[in-house]
Amino acid sequence: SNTTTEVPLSLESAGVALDAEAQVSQIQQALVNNLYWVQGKDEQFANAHDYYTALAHSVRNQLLQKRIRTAKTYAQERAKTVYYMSAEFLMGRQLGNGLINLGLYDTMRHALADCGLDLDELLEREAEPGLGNGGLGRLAACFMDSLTTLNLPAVGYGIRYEFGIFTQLIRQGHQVEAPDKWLSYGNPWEIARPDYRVEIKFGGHTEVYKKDGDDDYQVRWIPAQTVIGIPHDVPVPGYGTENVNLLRLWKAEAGEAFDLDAFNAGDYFGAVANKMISENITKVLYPNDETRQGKELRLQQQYFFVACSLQDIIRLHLRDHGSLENLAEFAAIQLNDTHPAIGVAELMRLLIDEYNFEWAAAWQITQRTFGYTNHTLMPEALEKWSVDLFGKLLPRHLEIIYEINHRFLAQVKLRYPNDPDRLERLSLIEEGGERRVRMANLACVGSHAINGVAALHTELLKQEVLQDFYELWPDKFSNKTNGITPRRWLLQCNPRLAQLISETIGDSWITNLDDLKQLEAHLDNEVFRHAWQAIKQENKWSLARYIHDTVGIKVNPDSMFDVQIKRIHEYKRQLMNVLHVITLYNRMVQNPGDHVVPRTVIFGGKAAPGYAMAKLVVKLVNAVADVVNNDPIVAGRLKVVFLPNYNVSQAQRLFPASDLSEQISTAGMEASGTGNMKFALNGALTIGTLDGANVEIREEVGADNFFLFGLTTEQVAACKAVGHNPWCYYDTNPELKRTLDVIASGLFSPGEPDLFLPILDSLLVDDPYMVMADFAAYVQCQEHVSRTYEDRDRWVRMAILNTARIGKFSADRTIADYAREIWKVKAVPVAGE
Ligand code: OAK
Repeated sequence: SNTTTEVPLSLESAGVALDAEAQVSQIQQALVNNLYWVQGKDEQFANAHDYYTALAHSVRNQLLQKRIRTAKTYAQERAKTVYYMSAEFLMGRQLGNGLINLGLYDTMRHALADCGLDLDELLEREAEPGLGNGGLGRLAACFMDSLTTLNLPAVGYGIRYEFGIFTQLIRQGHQVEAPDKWLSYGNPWEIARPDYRVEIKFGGHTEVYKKDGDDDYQVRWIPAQTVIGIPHDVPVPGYGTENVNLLRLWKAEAGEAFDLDAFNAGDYFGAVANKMISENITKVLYPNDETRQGKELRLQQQYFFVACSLQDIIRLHLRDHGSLENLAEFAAIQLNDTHPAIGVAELMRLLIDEYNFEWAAAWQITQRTFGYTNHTLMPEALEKWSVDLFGKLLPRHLEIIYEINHRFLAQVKLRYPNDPDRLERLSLIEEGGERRVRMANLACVGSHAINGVAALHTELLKQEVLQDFYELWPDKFSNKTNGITPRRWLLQCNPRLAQLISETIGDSWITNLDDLKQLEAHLDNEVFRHAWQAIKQENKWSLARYIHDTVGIKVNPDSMFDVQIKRIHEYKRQLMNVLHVITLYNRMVQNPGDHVVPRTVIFGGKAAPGYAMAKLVVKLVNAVADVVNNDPIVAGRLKVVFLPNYNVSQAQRLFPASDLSEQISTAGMEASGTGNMKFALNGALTIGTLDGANVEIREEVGADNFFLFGLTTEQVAACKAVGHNPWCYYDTNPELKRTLDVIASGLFSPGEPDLFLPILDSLLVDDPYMVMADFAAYVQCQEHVSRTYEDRDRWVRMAILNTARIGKFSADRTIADYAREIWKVKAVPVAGE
C-alpha cells in the first residue's frame, strides 16, 4: 500500500459516489494513512487500539466536513438555536454511533474484515466517556442525538471533566472507587478550540463607578482571580441527516498572566503551583447522584461552564445579529436541572454591567431566553448554596440575586398582601440558620417555562415541591415526558432485533418509533414469534459469556434474566430486590424439592462514594450472591450477579438480554426513569410501581402486559401520615421475618455478625422507603411473573407488545415537544453535497 503520499482522510472524495469496492479500498487507504501520518505508526506494529484511533479519526473527519456545512447553513438561515446547558453529558462510546449515523456501519465491517480486523473488537477499544452520573446525564446525551436527527440547530454546553465518573471495583464484595482516566490515550472525538477561549472571573469585590459620558452609576466586578475556558468540541451526528450539531465542553486553564507578580518576585514555583488551582475546576466530576455537596469547587464548576457558555452564545449572537436586544428570538437556553441556574444571574450581569442594559429590559430578555427542567423530587437534591460562600466566590452575582429577589417579592406582596409564610417560601434566600441561595427558586423566577420529566412528576412538582410557583404562574408549567434515542438503544445495541423488526415492518421506526405499532399485526405469526424469542436467547447467551468473562459466574441462559441496573439509591429499592432473592433462597432451603422457575438476578450500579447505606447494599448483594451461587441445594436454579462498573457500554449489553425489568422505586420518588423505556424497547417486561414514567409506560403497553404492584403515591403519603410501623409487617409476614432473621443471623457476613445491622435498623426503625410495606405485594407479583414466564409463548407475545407500543418514549417525540412548546425552534436541514 502507498503510505508515502499524504491523502486526505475523508472516506469519500467530494461529489463522487463510489462503488462498494472502491469505497472499501478507500477506507483501507484512509486507515493506513492515519496510522502513518497522524499516529506515526507502521501497519506492521499497529495494535487494535491504533486501528480504533485511525478509524475514529476517519469518522471524525467526515463529521467535521458535515459540521462545517451545518454551521454555514445555520448562520445563513439566521436560525434560532437551542443551547442545552448541562453539567453532565453521558454520551457513551462514539465510534459505533458515528458509523451507524453516517450509514457506514456495514461497509466498514466488510472493509475491516478484508484486512483481518474485527469491527466489534475495535469498538471495544474506545474508552467510555463517563461525563455524568446517571439519568440526567444520559438524558442529555439522548437529547443531543434527537436534536440533530430532527435537524434542530443546537449546541450542548458542558464540562470537559478530566476524570469522569469513578471506576467501580468490587473488593471482598465492597465497592472501591478508582479514578477514571478516560483521556490517557487521547480523545480522537474532540477538537480543542483555543481560538474561542474566554476569560472567567472569580472572587474579589464590586465597586460603583461613573462611566464616561454617562450620568448613571455602574457597577464593576474586580475579581481576585481569572481562569481561562478552552472549548473542546465534539461533533454530534444525527441519523440519516447531513446535519451535525456540537457538544462544546469547557476545560479550565490558568490565565496567561496567571501570577505575574509571583514570577516577578522570583517565585516561579509558586506561580506554576497557582496554575494548578485553576485547572482543578474541571478536574473531576462530582459522583453524587441526586445529593448535593455544598463544596466550593462544585459551585466554581457550575459558574465556570455557564459563564463560558454565555460568553460564547453572546459572541455568536452578536456575530449574526449585531445586538443583544433580540437575543430571546434567536436563542433558547435550557437549564438541565439547577446545576446551570446561576446562568440567570450571569446573563443579567452581562447585560447590565457589560452591555449597559436597563434592569427591566435585561430581565425581560433573560426570562424569555431561559427554560428550566426539574429532574428530582428528592428534597436532599435541591441545590442551596451558603450565602457566605456565594458572596465570596461571586460577589456581583449575590448582589444581582438580592435585587432579583427584592423585585420579585415586591410583586408577590401585591398579589398576596398578608401571607408572610408564602413570601418566605418563595424567597430566593432561605433564612433561619445559615442563609442560603435557593437555586430552584432562581431557576423558576428566571425562566419562562418550567417542566417536569413525566406526567406524575410534573403533577407532584405542581402540588408539592414547586407549589407556590405553580400558584403564582400556572402557565409557566408543563410536562415533557422523557424519551430515549432508538438509535443507540435498539438499532445499535440490539442489531439482531433491529434487523428482524426492519425485515418485518420496514425501517421507518428508526426515526418514527410509533411505527413499531405495525408489529402488532404480526403477533399471531408463529415464525415471527420464534424468531423474536431466538434473538432474545442469543442475546442472553452473549451476556452469559460476558458475565463469565467479567465475574467468573456461570449463569443459565435458559433462566429468566431479572435485571435491575441504575444508580444505587435507597429510594430505588435495590434492597427490596435482594430481600426477594433471599426469600426465594429460603424457600429452596426449606422445600428443596419444590418446583421453581429458574432465575438469574442481575444487579448493576454505582453508589456515591459517601453514601454508606448504598454501599452496604452493594456489599449485601455480593454477600448474598456468594451464598446462593455456591449452595448445592440451589442447584443452579437461582443465581445472583453484581456486575461491577455499570456504565453506558455495559448497559448496551444488558438491555437486549433482559427478560424482566425491575422498576420498583417507592411511588412518588422516581421523577421519570429512562432505563424502564430501554428495557421495554428491547422486549423486556416490567415489574414496577406506579412511579415516574412507569405510569405512562403501563398506559401505553396495556395493564395486561405490565406487572404492577405496590402502594400508590397517595397511599404512601397516607401511610406515613398515620405513622408507618414497619414492625407490624415483620410480625405478621413469616417469610419477611425469616428473611430479615437470616440477615441478622450473620449467614451473609461470616465473622462480621453486625455488618448489616444498619440495613435492618433502617427497615425496622422507620423504613422511609416503604420496603416493608410493599414487600408482600412485591413477592406476590414476582410469583405471578414466574408463572407467566413458564408460559413462554404468552411471555413472548407480551414482550412483542411492549416493544410495539413503546413509540411514545422516543426522545424524538420529547424533543419535538420541547421544540414546539418551549423553545419555538424550527428544523433547518442541511442540503446534501
Ligand atoms: C441528578 C442530580 C440532581 C438532580 C437530578 C438528577 C437525576 O439524575 N435525576 C434523574 O433524571 C432522570 C432524567 O430526567 C430521570 O429519569 C430520573 O428519574 C431522575 O432520578
